[in-house]
Amino acid sequence: MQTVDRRAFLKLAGMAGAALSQPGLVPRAFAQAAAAPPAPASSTPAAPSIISGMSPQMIVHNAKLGVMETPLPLLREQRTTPKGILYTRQHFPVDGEGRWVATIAPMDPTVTQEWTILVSGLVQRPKTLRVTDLARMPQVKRRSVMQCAGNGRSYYWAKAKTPGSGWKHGGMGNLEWEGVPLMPLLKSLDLSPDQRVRYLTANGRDEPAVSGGADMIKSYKLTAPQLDDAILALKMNGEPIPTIHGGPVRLIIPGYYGNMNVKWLTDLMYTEDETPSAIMQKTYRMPIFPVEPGKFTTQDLTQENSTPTYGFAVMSVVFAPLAGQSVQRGNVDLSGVAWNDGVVPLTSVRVSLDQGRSWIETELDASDGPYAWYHWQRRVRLDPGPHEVWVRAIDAWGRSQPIDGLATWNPGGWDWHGVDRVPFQVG
Ligand SMILES: Nc1nc2c(c(=O)[nH]1)N[C@H]1C(S)=C(S)[C@@H](COP(=O)(O)O)O[C@H]1N2
Ligand SMILES: [Mo]
Repeated sequence: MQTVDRRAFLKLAGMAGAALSQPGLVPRAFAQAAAAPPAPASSTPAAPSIISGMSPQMIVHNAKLGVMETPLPLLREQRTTPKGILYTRQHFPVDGEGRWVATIAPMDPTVTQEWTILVSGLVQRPKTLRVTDLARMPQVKRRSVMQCAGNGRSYYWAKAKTPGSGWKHGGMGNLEWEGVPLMPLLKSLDLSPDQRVRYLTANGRDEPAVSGGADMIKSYKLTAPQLDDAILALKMNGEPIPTIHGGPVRLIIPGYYGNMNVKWLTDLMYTEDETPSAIMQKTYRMPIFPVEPGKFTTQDLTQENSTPTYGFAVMSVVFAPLAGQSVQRGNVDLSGVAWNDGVVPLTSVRVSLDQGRSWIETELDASDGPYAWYHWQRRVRLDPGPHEVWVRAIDAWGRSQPIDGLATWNPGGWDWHGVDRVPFQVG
């Protein structure tokens, strides 16, 4: 749909390389790779050799694309997830030589001077926004969860394997974004959108690995409440957004799954319909009714029988105790986080220690706002022996989590939000 200006990107890439005072255009990661002895084909390289600055403890799902998740023991340590342990995922190499966008200087901010966003589509007066101008406008903050729609996918595999990375719960983080409110900005541009317009469509500077491949383009219903809280983000956790996480400018739609938050934003388009890109029409979609493995595939998905992975399902996770952990007898502190799509608040998070027969209310801390992690905790007295804690959140619309998460199995492996069950030992 869009012609991506690859040369412009490479120019910026070169500038970012120069800012690192690296000789020539060779990204640091590659300079290191060239010096190191070749790794045995079977072993997965450690995270920092794929993305410098990443914690060596990250779980690598795809070394070539730099897809990795945070181990739970690290994720639970901080209220705001630092960039060095934040999960990351990208779809394509960008420059035809197998180098993907993030190898340029993944943890550093991208050089912003020349970056522009074209606002076009079914409008009378397309406009170009410069990131340097955005930076001078009033900024707002959004504390929100960023989560891959595939987070928890590996748990579906108990029923049937799906394509995609085997995420546990670590394909998420709790972040603070800062930028320019999207909708007021678009309205101020005097674009005169056509009456047929129902969607906003976004594209980033990366492009498909093979020519003619599906581009990572995303469309949003203009009526979605989360769009009113969307921002063109320039900062993450108080600093310019690291390149790997979409700098210099990323579309942040709080409450929406990761794939809806387009990194390296270059285009916003007013459109009549969703983008025809297969990444919108087939990949990131879920059937709206139960389906069985083998009987329904991604190819069967249509606009009528499925929904894109837009807002987060209601979800909760146990952060303590960790699975398999041994805790002292007596008072046991259970804790964790919960979240939803932010449209209505979570009203209750309950735990069960008897396989769902009875549920105990937990204390809920919602002080980080409607799109961020809610923190829950509860002290219980437990006898020595094996135990299992289950956790379940409910929101003001009564939306909750299936007791058996496999009930929402779907061929893409999206939207896992089953009750979390964590076995542990009381000593
Ligand atoms: N331009 C672009 N934006 C993208 C992607 C991509 O490949 N290209 N991947 C998406 C997916 S699937 C996820 S889960 C998040 C990951 O964001 P992170 O790497 O900052 O954690 O970015 C989303 N935005
Ligand atoms: Mo994702």
